[in-house]
Amino acid sequence: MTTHRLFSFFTRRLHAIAAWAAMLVYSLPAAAEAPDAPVIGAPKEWGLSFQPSASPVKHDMVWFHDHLLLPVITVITVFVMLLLLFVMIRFNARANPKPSKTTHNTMLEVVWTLVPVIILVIIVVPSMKLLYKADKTSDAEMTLNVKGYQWYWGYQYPDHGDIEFSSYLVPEKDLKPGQVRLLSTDNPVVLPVDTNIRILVTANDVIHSWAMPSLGVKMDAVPGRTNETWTRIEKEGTYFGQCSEICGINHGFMPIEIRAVSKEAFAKWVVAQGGKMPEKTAEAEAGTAQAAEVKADTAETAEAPAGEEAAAASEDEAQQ
Ligand SMILES: [Cu+2]
Repeated sequence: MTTHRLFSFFTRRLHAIAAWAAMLVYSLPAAAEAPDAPVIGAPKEWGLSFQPSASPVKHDMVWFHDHLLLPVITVITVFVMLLLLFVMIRFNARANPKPSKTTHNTMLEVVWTLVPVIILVIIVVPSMKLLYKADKTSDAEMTLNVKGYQWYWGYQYPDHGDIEFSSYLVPEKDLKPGQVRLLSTDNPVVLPVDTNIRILVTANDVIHSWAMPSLGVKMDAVPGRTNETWTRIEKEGTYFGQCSEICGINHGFMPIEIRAVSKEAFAKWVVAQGGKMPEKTAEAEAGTAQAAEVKADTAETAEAPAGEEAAAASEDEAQQ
């Protein structure tokens, strides 16, 4: 009787036991090691300004900051400071015992309203251009799904046989030589260079944010919502980022590590993970042919114009 009961206890729970076993197998670390790559995108001691930039969007962000925002704010700050000093010295009670009773100056009021408006209009044009550029890529060559959990990241490669893994922080005591404290992960995200990568970001529990400074990517991971962004990594190397939306007690311990490798090394890694490279469909082939045509067109037009047009043409080329 007891044996029978025991037997039926297990058979009735067989599906649960199978599910547990499957969970155990799938939660094991990925079998193949991620390829090694030199560290490029990482913070350094006493570092100033941005981390090295390695994507088209990040190049524009650096330009926007270094050549527009920084000069504008410097001029404004210096001007306001000089104005304050002038007022303090020239119009204090001792130097100016009989103050003027002037209350309005139409010319001055028009100027101090219009000048800030003009400054904002100058800033808004490249700002909107950059926002739209960072928003999405029209010709994604692959997709990476990112999901935030308390407190780690889950990754999935839908175009490569649904490779799936979780990425946890390497605890300080387990750090191997070359790994970075609080930034290295057990399963880095491996991505190919010179590829337009669509990144779809969501979360499982609370709001996180998937941020990668060197690539100019920071996208909120919101439960029940999929946010899209993209990148194109230009240099092979290791890049680090962190969760950038406070998400609970271990918010500071769910870093992001990307290994950007050559397309060949990426294909090898995909196979080693048990995935497969997408087969080239006729449609995709046509797409590349079209892209090649566009590229030839932009190469022709890029010959003559100077300045912004040429820059735009080379930008387009870089995106292809
Ligand atoms: Cu988080």
